[in-house]
This record gives sequence, C-alpha cells and structure tokens, in this order.
Amino acid sequence: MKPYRFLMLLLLAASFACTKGKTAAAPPASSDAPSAAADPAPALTDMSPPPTFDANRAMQYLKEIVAFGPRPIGSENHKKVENFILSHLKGDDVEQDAFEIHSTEGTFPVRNIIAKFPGAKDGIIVIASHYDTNWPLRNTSYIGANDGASSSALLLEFANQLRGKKLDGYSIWLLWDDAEESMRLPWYDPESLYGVRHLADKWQNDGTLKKIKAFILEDMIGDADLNIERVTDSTPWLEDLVGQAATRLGYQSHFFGREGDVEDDHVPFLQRGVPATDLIDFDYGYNNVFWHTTEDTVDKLSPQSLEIVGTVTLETVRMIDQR
Ligand code: 1BN
Ligand code: ZN
Repeated sequence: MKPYRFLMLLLLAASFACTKGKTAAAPPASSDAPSAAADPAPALTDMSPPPTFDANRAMQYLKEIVAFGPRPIGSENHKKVENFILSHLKGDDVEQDAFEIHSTEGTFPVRNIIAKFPGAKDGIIVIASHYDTNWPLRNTSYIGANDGASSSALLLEFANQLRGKKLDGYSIWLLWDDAEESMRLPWYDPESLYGVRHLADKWQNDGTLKKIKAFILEDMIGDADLNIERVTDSTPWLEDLVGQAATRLGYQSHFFGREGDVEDDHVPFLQRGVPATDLIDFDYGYNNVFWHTTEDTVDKLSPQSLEIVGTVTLETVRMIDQR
C-alpha cells in the first residue's frame, strides 16, 4: 500500500477513536511503508487527499506539441506552439513577456507566457518549463518530445487542475519560458536561457522577485525509465521537500538516485536569491544518449512518468504552503 494512503487510513482511525471519547495515540510507524530513514516524510497534518493529475490528457498535449515538428526560436512551428499554449489558457490571467534577442545567429523574437492562479497567501510559487527546441538542430527531425514538450504538457495539465479552484496557499504562476536552448552545441552559456534571464531581470525591477517563495523547474520529465536527479545547486530545503513529497506518494525510487549540477532555467532565479529547484531526468537512455538527438521521441516516454512528476510537484507545492 502506498504510504500516503496508509497514513490517511491511520488518521481516519485516530479521528474515529477520538469521537468514541478516547484519546488517540500517535499513529505507529507503518511497517510496510518504504524505508525513508535518511529523509523521512513528516507526519501529515491535513486530511486532504493526494493531488490529482490527468496524465493521459497531459500525454495527449505532449503528442500535439511534437506534431507541430521542430520548434526553434523564430520558426513558424514555434509560433504555432505559442498559439497552442495560449489557446489552452483562454479565460485565465495570462501575462506575455515578449522581446527580441540579438545572438551570433541573428535577431529573434522571444516570448515567455505566464498563467497566474491566485492564492489566499501572500507570495508566489512559480512552476516553469521551456517550450523551444534547439536552433542548431533546426534542420533535422529533432522534436524534443522529452526535452521541452513533456514539461510544457505537464504545465498545461497543471492549469486544468488549478483553474476555477480556490487556492488556500500561495498563488501559483505557470511559466512557459522561451529560448532556453543554447544557440550552439555543445552548450554555450552566454547564448542560452534567454527567456528566464529576461524575466528574472524584469521581475527584479518591478518587485515581483521578492514575492516568489519557490521556483520549480520541470525539464525532461517524461522518460519511461524515470530518474529525477538531485540537482546539487538547488536550494536544500526545497530539494528536501521534493524528496519528502515523493516519499509520501510512494515514488521515492524515481528520485535522487543520481546527482549532478545542471545549467538550466532555475539558475538565473537562484542567482538572484530565489529558492529554486530543477526536476530533471538527465539519464535519458543509456548515458543520456537520446538527449539533443533525433531519438528524443514519444515512444521513449510514458504517462506514468508525467503522473509521478505531476503529483510530486503538486504535493511539494502543498508542503511549501504549509511550511
Ligand atoms: C536541459 C535540457 N538543458 C538543455 N536541454 C539544460 C542543460 C544544459 C543541461 C547543459 C545540462 C547541461
Ligand atoms: Zn535541451
């Protein structure tokens, strides 16, 4: 039995004991709960059910995104994906951050899309994904099914889960950021992460940045063989909460078996003092062989992985709200 459900049953049993006039003892530790000695999940303090997430609908979005074909910045397909994302956010509170970049490859339009879901608490949790594919691979069949499409689809499904709900916790802003991918391969830091670098500056200048309680990046989260990395430059308390959320949901075997440092979209926020983490599976095929190749296709991915990352992210959000 998943530890989450087991704890829910214990809490229900305890509250039943109280109504019978007895003082309920603290629930004993679960004997069939997976071992989490190094990183125990804290006792649940609320009775709300685990987060829901429609992984099949997310998978459908993923397939629709890759069906547009390669989506490097400045391309027609890129514009189509922007419109696809916006078409699924009709009626939501959407901010668009559009600007131009000047790179050694030329001048390109860039657009970040932010959907805002208001919460009762003062503060913002940002959940982000890039949606572009590599410029250097623009003339190949490279579609970034895992790299860019999986996480963008995940965010579209988050929007469905958040829409119309009264959020008791912090506001949640979903960010589809642009021009993450490097203009050159191998990776070239000065010509990458354009979208988030622009947005982090903008939000620093207009005062938004200091309201952000956490920045959670999703990247390459669809691999059927899911191994989310412990990203060592992440903010420790936030990375720990992700691990605890995974343990609560019984998914800890998919988390933190590997660790490393990644130059990704969370970095400009980390550098400006925002607590940030990157949920990334950087073990895509043996030795990451599918990364940035035309082998990054839908057949390597699974809705179960979207479900795991989707629910762990939403549980992490709930734990941040209760912190
Ligand atoms: C992730 C997916 N990244 C690019 N596409 C960021 C990255 C850059 C990861 C360099 C590792 C090294
Ligand atoms: Zn990439």
